[in-house]
Amino acid sequence: MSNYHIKNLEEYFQVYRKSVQNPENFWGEIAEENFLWRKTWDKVLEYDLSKPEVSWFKGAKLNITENCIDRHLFSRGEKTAIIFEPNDPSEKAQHITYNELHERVCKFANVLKNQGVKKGDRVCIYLPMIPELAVSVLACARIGAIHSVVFAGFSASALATRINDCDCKIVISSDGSFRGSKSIDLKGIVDEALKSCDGVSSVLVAKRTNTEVQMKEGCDVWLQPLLDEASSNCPAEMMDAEDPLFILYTSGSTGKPKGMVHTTAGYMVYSAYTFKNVFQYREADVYWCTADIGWITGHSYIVYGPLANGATTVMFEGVPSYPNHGRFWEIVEKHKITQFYTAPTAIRALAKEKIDFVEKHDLSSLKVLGTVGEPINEEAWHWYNDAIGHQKCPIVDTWWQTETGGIMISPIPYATPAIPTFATLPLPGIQPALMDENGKELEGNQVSGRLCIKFPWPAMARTIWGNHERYRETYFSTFENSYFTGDGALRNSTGFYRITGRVDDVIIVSGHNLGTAPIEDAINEHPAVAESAIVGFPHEVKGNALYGYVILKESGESRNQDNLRKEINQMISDRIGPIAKLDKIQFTSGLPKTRSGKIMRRILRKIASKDIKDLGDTSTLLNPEVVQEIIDNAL
Ligand code: 6R9
Repeated sequence: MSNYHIKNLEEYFQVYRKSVQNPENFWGEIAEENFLWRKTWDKVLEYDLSKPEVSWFKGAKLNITENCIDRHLFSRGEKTAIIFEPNDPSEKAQHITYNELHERVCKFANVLKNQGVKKGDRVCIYLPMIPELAVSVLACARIGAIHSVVFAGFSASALATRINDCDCKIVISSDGSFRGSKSIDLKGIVDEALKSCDGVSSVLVAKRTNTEVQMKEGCDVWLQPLLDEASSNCPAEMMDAEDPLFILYTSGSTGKPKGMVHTTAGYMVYSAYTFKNVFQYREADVYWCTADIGWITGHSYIVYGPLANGATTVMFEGVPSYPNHGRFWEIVEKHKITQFYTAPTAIRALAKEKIDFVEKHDLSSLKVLGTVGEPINEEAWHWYNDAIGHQKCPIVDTWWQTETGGIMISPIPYATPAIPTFATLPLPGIQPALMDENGKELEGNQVSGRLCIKFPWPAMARTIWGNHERYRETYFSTFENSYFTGDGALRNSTGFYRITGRVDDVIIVSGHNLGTAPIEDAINEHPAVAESAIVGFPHEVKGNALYGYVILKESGESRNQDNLRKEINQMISDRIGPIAKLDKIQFTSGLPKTRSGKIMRRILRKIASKDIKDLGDTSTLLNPEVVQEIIDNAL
């Protein structure tokens, strides 16, 4: 039996058991049978979680681009590696074959070399979702440069902080970017950022919008002429298994963003293995993940995981609402997408729109649906299952983090059952544990606590760039010898996991622990409600009371607000209990969200507590304008 592809429940149990009984054998076999190594390892795993130090496949030599590109050229050279679907549906989609990808990556890698980039140097990539983004990521990996992709929706100051934190010498960007009906002046943002980045020697500029930009002498260079001249011969740099592959920033609850460092071999093996199993990927599939490559989801499940499997992966430049709310479904039909992976926030937004947008399109190619990024509420789950999957496509609710590098807890289609709102079972090799506040592991089922992982897995981040102590302190000091995720979870009577949200979102009301997610689920079941967010605010008697921010559907907007408040509280009372009723309910047109669609509860908490003096940095929000509206109407 091959461990690499799990096809049914029995296999899952067998493989899982093996993976925890003998992790070294398990991962060693998978690595040996499915990847291209220039030299194999001396030791599969060495670790000490108190330091913490972890190394996978120590002594091995490889290059991840040989695994993602070169080795496919014999059998899949003319197969499409990347489908680029532009923002504007009237612009033709591009199909980039593995042969073409090889040539483009090698040329780009030579351009970087000619710019003086060497193994170990950091390269900042600030690009929209155009082919150059995937190509530049792979070009860095080809020559052993460490890429640091910054999501092209971040502001100049956020970009500057990230460039400086890891001393990037080179920035790769474009003249502009298209997002729906908007055209954004990316180069202008780079110019602004570079005013405070002394270490950057050059900016390579791709052309996308053909807008006029300022090109600074001696620093800014157009990319295309350099690519035209570059040789398409670029042997891959030999990397050690534990050489850093990339840095990706994630925001912490406090302080500056954390540059999570991922290394080469373990990350490759894990992202490829999880891609294959979680999406039940097969050779002829056309897989689409709607994330941006600026997030970990794009790194692992648009670029590395799919390409390591020789898959066809779609890159979509635009937004789900342009030119109308049927865009996602139009693309599914157009490219006959087989696996579709998106975020609950997108599902909720599209579920609010007329069903015609969905029904106009033939979605019969779909086989597996995925979600990631936040807990998916029951209503959204059912809409996804009914309207999109026609109850025929297993839904994988995939729980993981920037820090984990790959999917950790998730159903495996046709093997482990899916249950709405449950991420279900750990993938092979993943050993979750739930801890109580005193650091004691909670044994058995029907328990809830803090979610930890008590054994290393290949794709775990190895450190925070330039600050190993912060890495230890943040993730390995709360519970001894365990990685602390920052999330809470419950394990039901059959051992399935439900992620209940960040533990800092737990609110204690009159001594009762209340998770925000189940209350929000209850509210969202009200037919007039589109979305909601709950926070705590100080209360004389109860310690904390609950404050709800509620977005109404169009149908609810004309209703009497006091009646709606009563009905919402009745719903919560019915679903959870009177203890979870809200003291205040504010109706609002939007909720402050991060660029990856997570609600910024920190801001909502401050407004609810009437503490609006220091709301912190709101400039990186998706919708900063909504903050003032919420303040103006606060109760
Ligand atoms: C991949 C990604 C990580 C945090 C994580 C958790 C939340 C992600 C989830 C989920 C419930 C899921 N999260 N997937 N919560 N169910 N299926 O999103 O990485 O941006 O680092 O966020 O997102 O709270 O701790 P990242």
